[in-house]
This record gives sequence, C-alpha cells and structure tokens, in this order.
Amino acid sequence: MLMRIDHIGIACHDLEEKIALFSGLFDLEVVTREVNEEQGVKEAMLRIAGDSYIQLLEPLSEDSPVGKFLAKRGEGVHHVAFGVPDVAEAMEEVAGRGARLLDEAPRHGSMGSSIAFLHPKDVGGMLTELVQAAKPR
Ligand code: MC0
Repeated sequence: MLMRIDHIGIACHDLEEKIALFSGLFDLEVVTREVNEEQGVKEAMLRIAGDSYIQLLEPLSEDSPVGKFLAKRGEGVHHVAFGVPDVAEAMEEVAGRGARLLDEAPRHGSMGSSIAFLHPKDVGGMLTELVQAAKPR
C-alpha cells in the first residue's frame, strides 16, 4: 500500500525563518509555497531528492490543527506522509484494519495531491497522512 515517504511535515511559528534554516543547512530547493485554508496552514515544500520533501507548516490561526500542536508541543515534526497509488482505496483498507480516519473523503493537499489523515493514536503516536500525488511522482 505505501510506496514511499512523500514528506515529513514540520510545524513552525515562522515559515520564512524555517525555510532559511532548512535550505541553508541542507541545500534544499523550495519547490512550492501554498496557503491551504481548509487545513489552516501556510506551507512550503522543500525537495530532498526525487519525490520526497520536507514540508514546513505555519498555522493560519491558533485553533487550527498546527496552531494547537504548537501550543501543546512546540515546534517540531508534526506528521509523516506516505505516498499511495490511490488514496480512497488506501483509506478503505486501513479503516478496515481498525485505524480511525480523520477525513471522511480525500481532501486537497499540497502540489495538487489528494490526502487523508489517520489518527495518531492508531498509528503508534504518529499523525499519518496518505498522499496520492497529482501526477505519479
Ligand atoms: C495531536 N496528537 C498528536 C498530534 N496532534 N500526536 C502526534 N502527532 C500529532 N501531530 C495527540 C495529542 O497529543 C492527543 O494525545 C491526541 O492526539 C488527541 O489530540 P488533541 O490535542 O486532543 O486533539 P486536536 O484537536 O489537537 O486534534 C488532533 C488531530 C488533528 C490529530 C485529530 O490535529 C487533526 O485532525 N489533524 C489532521 C489535519 C492536520 O493536521 N492538518 C494540518 C496539516 P493525548 O495523549 O494528549 O490525549 S495540513 C497538510 O499537511 C497538507 C497541507 C498537506 O500535507 O498537503
């Protein structure tokens, strides 16, 4: 079901500051910057190699998922996202195996992807995202 690690999502207070940090430390290229109102984030994707990325996430408000995470836990790894061939199919499969879905249907993710989240408590404490890329990556 899982094909690859698509991205590691990192919660931060200041997107521009963390873009400078990660691109400076690791020579990473910023591929896209987007605002996702539905998810309550301003984000940037930094390509590691091929089809895997570091995703930097700044909350649009304190009561968004990333805003709450920052208040509770501070900056750091927020979620891990795995590439799947078909997100709707993957959702059905994992739900059938007992994991709670945080989305009833796929939502819009970065770079035109379709995404769905699984509850961290059902994945060993790791907020997990399933990603179907817009085009096969
Ligand atoms: C919360 N918990 C986490 C966690 N967030 N554990 C691991 N990683 C995280 N990121 C834990 C809490 O500590 C708590 O455990 C339990 O889960 C329930 O959390 P809560 O604080 O009671 O509940 P909320 O209201 O903060 O909700 C958490 C939840 C929510 C994961 C359900 O954030 C959510 O639905 N997230 C999915 C959407 C999302 O994160 N969007 C932003 C990225 P204890 O032990 O204290 O009970 S959008 C994105 O990334 C897009 C743009 C993309 O990739 O394309």
